[in-house]
Amino acid sequence: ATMSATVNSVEQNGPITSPTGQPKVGIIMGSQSDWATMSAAAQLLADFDIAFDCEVVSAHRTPDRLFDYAKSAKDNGLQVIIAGAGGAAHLPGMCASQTPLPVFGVPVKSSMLSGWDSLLSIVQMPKGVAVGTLAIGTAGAYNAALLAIQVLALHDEAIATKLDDLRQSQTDTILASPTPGII
Ligand code: RP5
Repeated sequence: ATMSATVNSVEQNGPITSPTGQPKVGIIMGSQSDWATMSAAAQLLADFDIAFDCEVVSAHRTPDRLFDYAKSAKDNGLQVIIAGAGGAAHLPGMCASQTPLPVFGVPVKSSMLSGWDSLLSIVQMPKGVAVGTLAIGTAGAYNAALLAIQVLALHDEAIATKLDDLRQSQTDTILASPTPGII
């Protein structure tokens, strides 16, 4: 199948089924309302045939669930965690505090402050606990999955090949239509 080389700008609200197998990437988000954004991450992993699990885990509304999730994530076979949240977005940082796995944080665009609150909450981690912070919104969710894929590709030739193909296809798309206005 040809993989899409563009960020999907159409918000996806339905569920996305993970490929079968041991989940390698955990996607968590603070609310069901984050799914329209975070589905971009799930979709890219599905396109790469990488098994993931996907859950609503709120740092504030379900703190015990967050700690259980983060503390057991590595033992559960996950290798990377993608955490999306909006507003006072403490989910990625608190998750990172409870797991040795790399955590990529996605600032969800909030209605009141357009995601500035989410971005600053996620990016300003104290020295010693790291979260890799992505762009606000769907591009950030997509790129979080891309980074997760790049991590997995270090030890998986099949994934590395698909990544090369994706890169090449987006390069080819530009080179095939380099004149603005002529597609
Ligand atoms: C955060 O608050 C969530 O990550 C979400 O982005 C935001 C709003 O949540 P809802 O009020 O829509 O559940 O915890």
